[in-house]
Amino acid sequence: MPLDEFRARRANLRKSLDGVLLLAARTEGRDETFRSDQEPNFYYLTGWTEPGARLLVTPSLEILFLPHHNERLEHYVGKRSSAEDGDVHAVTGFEDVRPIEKFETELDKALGANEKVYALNSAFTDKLKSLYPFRDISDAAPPIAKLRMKKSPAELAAIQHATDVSLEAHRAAWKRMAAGLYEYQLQATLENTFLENGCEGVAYAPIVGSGPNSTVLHYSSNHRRADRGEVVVIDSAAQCDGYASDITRTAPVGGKFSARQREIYEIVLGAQNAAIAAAKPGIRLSGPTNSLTKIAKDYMDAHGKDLHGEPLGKYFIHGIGHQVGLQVHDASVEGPLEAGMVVTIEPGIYIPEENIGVRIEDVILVTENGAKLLSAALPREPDEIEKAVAK
Ligand SMILES: [Mn+2]
Repeated sequence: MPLDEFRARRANLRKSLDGVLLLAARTEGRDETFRSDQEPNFYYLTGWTEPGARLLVTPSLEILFLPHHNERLEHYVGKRSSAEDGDVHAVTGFEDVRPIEKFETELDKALGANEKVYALNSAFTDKLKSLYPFRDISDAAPPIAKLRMKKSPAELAAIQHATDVSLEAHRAAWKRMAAGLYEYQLQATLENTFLENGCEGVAYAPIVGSGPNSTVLHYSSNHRRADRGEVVVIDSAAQCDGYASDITRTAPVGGKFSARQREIYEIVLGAQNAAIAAAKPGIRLSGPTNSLTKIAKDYMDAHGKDLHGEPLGKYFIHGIGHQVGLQVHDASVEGPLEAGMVVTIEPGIYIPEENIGVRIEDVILVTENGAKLLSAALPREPDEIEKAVAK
């Protein structure tokens, strides 16, 4: 992602900021292998993946503080950047980069000119509180989340790429799916596809649940053998260039849904289509009225029954979806959908008594007058899924 993207995000933040915002990058412990998983808010505003840095932003300035070179450490972890490097402005995209020991001096100056302070809840903030006991420190997460919820064109491209790779992984898993195969073997095919495409790996622990495991929402031990006649819920997606996707499909082992499995499947699909059709700015994901969760549940209650003649809505036990971005459950603040948000639409019906769990999850972009399905290329119709997994 180009450094201009991060510069634009900081400019955006500064427009609405009414005080000092402080963030700390991840720190690294001894003998810890530091991966590129930077603290997401810090990454969102800087694009900087090295540990130990700090960020100070006010309406009138932005400073990145970097630790000094440490030759011995860099032998272990590779070359790092430091404020004294000649290329540090080009490498970081910051005009003002300073060595870490200047942080307190600059913070004092900034606090002298601004009343409000924003920081994340962390050990770093605990230190700030003891340093400035008379200053109220507000949570920095909501103002940054407000920005993170509206995706830029570069972010949409990254999410679309992670989605496309995820769809390819589901297709590869379907091709392999057969009676006698273990859930972890499908997981291996999914993760292999992510890595083969140059992605960092999984956006979250893959869920491959066959038979009774299809009814377990966050099943991820993936150690059961799948047998003919069972459904398999595959909830898995890649993280590519820092961005996640989130995709679920449910398929029959062997290639044929039973009549009951198909009935439940079609009700979940109908609920999903109803929610996607209703998605637009102004409506909420969850809530007792005017929400996509309610629309999906109402659809389920109006179609089909359980073995006791009861409506099916009560088997939809989670919300319809969530924001997707740098994190698979991306930052959010309460409120209705707005154009530019990317969210999942993922209704499910889970009936342990019948060993049937069905979830269908897609990623949509909310547009001015509706929603665009970003994962439309992967079939959702039961006939097409049967054809794709037939053996
Ligand atoms: Mn999800």
